[in-house]
Order: sequence, then structure tokens, then C-alpha cells
Amino acid sequence: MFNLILFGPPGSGKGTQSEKLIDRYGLKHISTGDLLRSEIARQTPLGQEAKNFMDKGQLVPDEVVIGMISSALDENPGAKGFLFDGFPRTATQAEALDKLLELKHSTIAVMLALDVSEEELIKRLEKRGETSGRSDDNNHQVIKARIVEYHNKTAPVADYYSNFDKVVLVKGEGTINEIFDGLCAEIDKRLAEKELQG
Ligand code: B4P
Repeated sequence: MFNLILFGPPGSGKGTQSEKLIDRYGLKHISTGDLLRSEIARQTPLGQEAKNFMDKGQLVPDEVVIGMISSALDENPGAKGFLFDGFPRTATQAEALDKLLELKHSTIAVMLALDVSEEELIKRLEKRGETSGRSDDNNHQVIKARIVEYHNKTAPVADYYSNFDKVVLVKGEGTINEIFDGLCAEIDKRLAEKELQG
């Protein structure tokens, strides 16, 4: 299996780039944001709990998200690899993911971290808020809260994977295709190394 994490602050383009990457590499896309929004749309108890946090720009509790990931992995036993989008977002989630993958005799190959300035993030999210209907995008205070939450709780996840030498910073500003090319170059490098190791 070849598993990768697409990492970055809210609005850095994780969802946008994931769509293109899964097409090219045939990986199974797991986006915790999408999974949570689907629970909200179906008005499940989990969705109702998650909505309270998401509407305030806060992270959903770890145990909720880790449970969802565990189910998603079990539901895809034949996957040739997973692309994790928006997960892990805390150090606790990162440790849990490593354990879940270990049970499947697998690991994270690389974390690709999208580098985007705060000014650009706010601009993108406010623009999306005009049309997306997402309650966490159409309020400036909530967007700010998500960025603060990212710095406090999510940025340390990159330190966690740095300890294993697995983090690569990729330019996240420019056209969608330019950013995609930067991501593909890093993935292709890792895939070639994997091939050499047999
Ligand atoms: P997510 O759904 O993960 O969303 P995101 O971080 O806001 O966006 P993303 O980085 O995917 O940006 P996108 O490509 O869409 O999280 C939402 C919420 O769910 C969180 O706040 C949290 O409450 C909860 N949650 C999710 N996962 C969790 C977890 N693991 N633990 C706890 N809570 C969790 O791009 C944004 C916009 O920019 C789009 O409009 C796009 O068109 C535009 N864009 C993209 N690339 C561009 C480019 N190159 N130039 C210009 N615009 C661009």
C-alpha cells in the first residue's frame, strides 16, 4: 500500500488537490471534512454532535474522528493506498492512525504539506463562503477561529511526522495545475524509491 497525507491549514487546497491526485494515482480518498458533512446532511447523532463544533470553527473531538477513520479503513480492504485529506489534525489522531495502519501492516509514506499565506487562506475561504452554503465559510470570525485552531492543535502534527523524516513542504499558491505538478513530483519520487526497494 502507498498511503499519503495531504496536510495544510483550512483553505490551503487539500480538497481541491485530493480530487486530482486520486484520479492520477488510484488511491482511496478519505476526507474527514466530507465524512462529517455527510453525517450532518443525514442528521445522524454523530453529525449533530459534529455540527456544534464545526459551526464554531473548532475541531471535532478526536474519538469521533478516529472512529470514522477506523471504519473507513475497514470498509476498503482491497485499496492500493489511501489519501488522507484533513486527517490527522491533532497529535492524538496521528498516533491513532499509525496504530490503525500497523494493524494492516502498513504505514504513511509521506506527508505533503501545502504552504499558503494566511492572507490568501482568508481570501479563498471568504470567496467559497459566497457560494458553498458552508456555515463555517461565511463568517469571518469562524474562519479566523479555524486558523487559530490549526496553529494550536494541527501544526504539531507536522512535527510528529518530521521526527520520522516524512514531511515535505509544497508550494500551495499559484494555479491549481502548478500546485498539482509540485505534489505529483514528490509522490513520483517516493513511488520510484518504493519500486527500487521492491
Ligand atoms: P475540511 O473539510 O477539511 O476543510 P478545509 O480545511 O476548510 O479546506 P481545504 O484545505 O480542503 O480547502 P479546499 O481545497 O476546499 O474541514 C472542515 C471542518 O471539519 C474543520 O474546521 C473541523 O471542524 C472539521 N474536521 C475535519 N477533519 C477533522 C479532523 N480530522 N479532526 C477534527 N475536526 C475535523 O480549498 C478552499 C477554497 O480555495 C476552495 O473554494 C477552492 O476552490 C479554493 N482554491 C483551492 N486551490 C486554489 C488555488 N490554487 N488558487 C485559488 N483558489 C484555490
